[in-house]
Amino acid sequence: MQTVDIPALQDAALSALAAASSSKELEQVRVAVLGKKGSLTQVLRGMGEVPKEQRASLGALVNVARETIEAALAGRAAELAEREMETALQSEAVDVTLPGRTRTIGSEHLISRLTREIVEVFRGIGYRVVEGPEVETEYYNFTALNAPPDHPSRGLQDTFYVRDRSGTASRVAGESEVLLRSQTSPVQVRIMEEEAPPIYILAPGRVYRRDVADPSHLPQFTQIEGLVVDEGISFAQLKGTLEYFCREVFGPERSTRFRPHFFPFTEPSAEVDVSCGICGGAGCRFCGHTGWLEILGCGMVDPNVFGFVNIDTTRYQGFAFGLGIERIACLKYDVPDLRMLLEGDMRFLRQF
Ligand code: 2U9
Repeated sequence: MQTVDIPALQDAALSALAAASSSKELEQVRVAVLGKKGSLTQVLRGMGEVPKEQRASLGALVNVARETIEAALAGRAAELAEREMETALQSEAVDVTLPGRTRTIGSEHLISRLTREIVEVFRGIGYRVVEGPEVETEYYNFTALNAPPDHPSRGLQDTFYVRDRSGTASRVAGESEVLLRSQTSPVQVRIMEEEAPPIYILAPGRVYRRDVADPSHLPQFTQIEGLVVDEGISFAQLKGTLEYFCREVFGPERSTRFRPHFFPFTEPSAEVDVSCGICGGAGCRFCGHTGWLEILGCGMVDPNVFGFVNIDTTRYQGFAFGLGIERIACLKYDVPDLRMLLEGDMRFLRQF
């Protein structure tokens, strides 16, 4: 066997290991030195041919070389594996620090929010919410509310009547025509038919009127009406309740006033004004130079209405009030045109 310079073989192997720049190259060096046909393996295989007296010293040298090379190989393998992992982490990393694509999240419409807020004010003082049909009869919408047969609001000019496909007016028993309710009061009439006083109710909902949409009219809008029927109810309680409501909704810095008015369903009746939020009561274009904005109507329930639902007027009295939410929203937030609330323009709606 030709003599092999083991220290030189070991040095060459160590330099090759140090020079390997990837796990793949390192594996090639391992195969070249320690593989089946590797340089050191060849030396080990040829030990049988080494003269006996040299075998022990050569064996020791070869073993030291193998252990040194194996240790260097393990060290270099760990080093390269770590470096490769780092490179992979860097090149495959997903950059989560970029601002993501924002999702537009819907929010409650101003009208729904204000309805909820007003309902909460009254719930806090013992009222409950009631609902009823939007398609009503003339009886519940007008007659039971003491509207005389020739009252202008009953006319085709002011109310949407429901016709069948042939164009004939729809009627229900008792010759009462079918219509889209023009106020939520029919809900309260139905409750009074079914329940005995004390009654403290709030009826929110959509109502319909044959108006052309303009800055102060909408053909469809949201109303809230309230009704109280109990013993010992007077105008003083009506006034106290509505003053409390105005303070809660508009804030303590705005004042209120009651003006006499007329409604077929209440007697006496009044309209309530709140001081103008723009000029603070001095007078400006928004309030028609009066300093006041009309926000609701109210009054003591007319005894004729109680007559339709068989409530004993010698024992019970009641008060009622009604307001249009869209109008309240415009007055609260100084919006000049009711139609802006319905256009769905996000630049406008996002302000609230
Ligand atoms: C029953 C008896 C009486 C409800 C009332 C008003 C006064 C009122 C308007 C406000 C603005 C309608 O939306 S609006 O145009 N409403 O002024 N509403 S008293 O009176 C009732 C309700 C139910 C049984």
